[in-house]
Amino acid sequence: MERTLSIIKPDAVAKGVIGKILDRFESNGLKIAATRKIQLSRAEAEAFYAVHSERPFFNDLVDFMISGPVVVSVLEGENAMQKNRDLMGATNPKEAEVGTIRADFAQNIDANAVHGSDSVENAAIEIAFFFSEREIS
Ligand code: IDP
Repeated sequence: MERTLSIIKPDAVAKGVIGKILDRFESNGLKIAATRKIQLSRAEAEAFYAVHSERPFFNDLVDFMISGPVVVSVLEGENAMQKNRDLMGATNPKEAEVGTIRADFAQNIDANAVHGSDSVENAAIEIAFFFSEREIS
């Protein structure tokens, strides 16, 4: 069993598609081992995306991630990290395959509906950023 971190971003929360996105996970063999709706602080968003701090889009990304509440979840299942990435689709929704979460629910590369850990190593770090072990079942 593998775990990965998912974030339903502020655009998708504002659109009212939390349930539809969580259903994609559950319908495709991923269990929701933990989930929570939260408002990120600027410091939290900057820390979470620290790997992108030198990128030109960093400030816009942080502003966007704190523009409204998000839903953070731990997904669990076989190949959970890659399975979630496949369900999400490409970073730019214009390039995302038909039937993926980003193709169906995202507007553009800034407001692209979901985040998913991009490696098993990063998943462990990102899960620990939001959840204690006793919150995950
Ligand atoms: P990912 O979310 O598909 O893993 P990353 O390359 O890790 O994509 O980028 C993190 C987030 O930063 C993206 O989801 C997107 O919201 C934003 N982002 C990435 N590249 C760009 C860009 O070129 N312009 C604006 N935002 C971007």
